[in-house]
Amino acid sequence: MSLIISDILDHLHINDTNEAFSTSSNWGSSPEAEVKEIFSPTDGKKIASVKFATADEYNSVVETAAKAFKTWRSIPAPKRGEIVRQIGEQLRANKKELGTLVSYEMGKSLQEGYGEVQEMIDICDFAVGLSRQLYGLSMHSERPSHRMYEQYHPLGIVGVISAFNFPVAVWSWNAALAWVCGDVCIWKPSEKTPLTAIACQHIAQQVFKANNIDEGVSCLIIGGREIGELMANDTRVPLVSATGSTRMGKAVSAAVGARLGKSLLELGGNNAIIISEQADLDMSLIGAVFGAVGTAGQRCTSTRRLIIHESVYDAFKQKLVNAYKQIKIGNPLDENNHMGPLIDQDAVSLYLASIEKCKAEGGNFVVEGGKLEGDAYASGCYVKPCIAEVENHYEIVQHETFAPILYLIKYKTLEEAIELQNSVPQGLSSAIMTQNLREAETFLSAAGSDCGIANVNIGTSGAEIGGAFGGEKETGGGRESGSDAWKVYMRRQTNTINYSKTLPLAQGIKFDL
Ligand code: UN1
Repeated sequence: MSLIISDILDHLHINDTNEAFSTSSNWGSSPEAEVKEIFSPTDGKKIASVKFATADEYNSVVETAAKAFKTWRSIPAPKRGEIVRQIGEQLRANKKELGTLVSYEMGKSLQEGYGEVQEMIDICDFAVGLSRQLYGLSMHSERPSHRMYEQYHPLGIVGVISAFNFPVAVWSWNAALAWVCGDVCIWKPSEKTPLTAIACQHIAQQVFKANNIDEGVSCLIIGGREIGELMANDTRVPLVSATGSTRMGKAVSAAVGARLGKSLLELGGNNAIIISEQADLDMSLIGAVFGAVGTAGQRCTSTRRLIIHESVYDAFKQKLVNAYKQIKIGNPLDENNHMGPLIDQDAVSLYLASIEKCKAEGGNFVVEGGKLEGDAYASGCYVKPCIAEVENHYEIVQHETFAPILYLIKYKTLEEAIELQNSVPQGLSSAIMTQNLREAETFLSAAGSDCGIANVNIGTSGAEIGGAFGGEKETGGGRESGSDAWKVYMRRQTNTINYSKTLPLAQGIKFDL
């Protein structure tokens, strides 16, 4: 095991990673469980071996969670918030170690690893406040001496399926809200990043234990697609929140829908920035380059397309080419590097295949891509960020390739730019760079961007947790984290109370006995 990992695990008091599931600070697994070895894309070294949970283990986790729900749901929401506050405090105390582990296990830059833990801290803070604000409306009844109002109750077990690219933050968006709402969570992290999940479960568990909360409010289950399928088909899990590819989301949605369960989907993006003739080009450059190469292009909010006005196209292209020459690629733990590796060698193959496909369709690469070779890149997961001039309708441009490939597209009028921006199957994030109020407001209007997120003079990635996060079309329609996203984790109940001495019927219906 690498030195970095053993230090961090020691710090987090984790002495066993060789387990398949956890409902408490005790870990378990059956002897026949399949063992998977996990390697860091950073240096190719083995990080840990983890066991995949069996279907029986999945069942026992669900049973423990269901039991815990019966107690947890009756603890007052502000008291549940207090426990989430303590989890936030523990994350603050362990930000450096957890951020480093995220960076090492997943390959994002150390700054972004810390940023991801900061998102967790922020959502905990948000959830604490929310725990005193789970408001329902009250209405005036049409009948005398009647009171009508609505209240929100917890749903039960929330299944969280998360992706490798934000291995911990997306879980916390779900878990922190679900917990204050009175739900319990079963988390199936990406099988590519189990160690960060184990670390988070460990941190959360210590807090639950210190507060004498029954085991099962926070559960972790390590496994592959089979576990996700069990969850999606399980009527004991009223809500499944899934982050990942559109393909995975369609399967989850179909299974959950078939049993009339709820799903919250946060799937693929194909995000564009429109660079207007009235853009501040220096600002645009930072937004575009961070959006395209940050997290090595593996955010669902990564910038994949730049739609550039013809009058500034050549100048901006030149700026991009120059900027790409400055990008340092290498070990993400070295803060001098801007970009780390892709998650694994399969991702490298997909990146290379996308480049070939783009070339075959007529794409003109102004910054060439390719796999990086040499000792510093021995894991085989490092690639060069690249830029291609394309047409929006190319098949490859319509796809989300989870890699640092940036497409340039030229436009003449704002209407055309918006049309291009919207002409993809996905609808997560979008942005316009302009100093012109009319352009900005048109982009944000009903006739503008069709995405869940639309920014002005900010890139497509790096959303704050306070807003509702998610997107339309093939992005799945779900909303997580801020605003009123909490409502998805609760069921609404309308209550009408008659405090009169008669029983009048609504709609003036007479029914005398
Ligand atoms: C994701 O890539 O799944 O807006 C989430 C952002 C981050 C979250 C991305 N706050 O880029």
